[in-house]
Amino acid sequence: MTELTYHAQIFPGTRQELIDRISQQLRPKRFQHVLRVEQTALELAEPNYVDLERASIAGLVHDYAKQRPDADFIAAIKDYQLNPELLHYGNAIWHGVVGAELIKRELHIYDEDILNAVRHHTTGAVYMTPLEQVVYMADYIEPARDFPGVDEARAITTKDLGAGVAFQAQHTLQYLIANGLPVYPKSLETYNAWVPRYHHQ
Ligand code: DGI
Ligand code: FE
Ligand code: FE
Repeated sequence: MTELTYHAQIFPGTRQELIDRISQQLRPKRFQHVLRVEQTALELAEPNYVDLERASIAGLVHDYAKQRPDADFIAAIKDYQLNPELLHYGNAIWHGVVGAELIKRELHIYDEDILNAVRHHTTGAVYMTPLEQVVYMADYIEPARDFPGVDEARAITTKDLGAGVAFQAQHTLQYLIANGLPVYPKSLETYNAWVPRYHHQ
């Protein structure tokens, strides 16, 4: 377990203070997931030259808004004049895209790389910085994740972070379609940007 000491003033407080704020927002199971995503993000950060403090903070905050009532998200979409198309989706999409706005205002984290890592952690995006890729993949492969293919996802991601992104984009889209779920356009854009590029058979 790596317990980083924060130096860069990205969050105005200590790691423990950030953890306390997050634990007030999440039920214990979700909070434990967040700690595992932080650790996995740190493991992926090092070989991919990603700043460890940003990896820690982004991992810890990525699901900050996951357990907010729908009404909070709907109010935020209106108050912060976010894309009204968001209203057609639900918590699965809101907790990242809208959650980033709540993190900015409530936790006073203004680092755009971290905020984009939160915004894109569920759907991915056409352009993702190394930090965004690290958080997207850490959320998918943290040690308690258990779905068919997760070990392959872990192996691919360890070898090539971008190939991991492509793997997740393809499998998530497959899952959504197989289950008749609405596809947020960004998920499809992510698929188009990442999957054909890594498909070499
Ligand atoms: O918040 P977590 O559960 O840790 O993980 P996450 O934020 O990656 O959310 C995963 C869920 O989001 C998973 O059940 C698939 C769903 N999801 C991903 N892309 C889309 C989506 N759901 C819909 N409806 N549309 C999408 O494009
Ligand atoms: Fe999430
Ligand atoms: Fe998560």
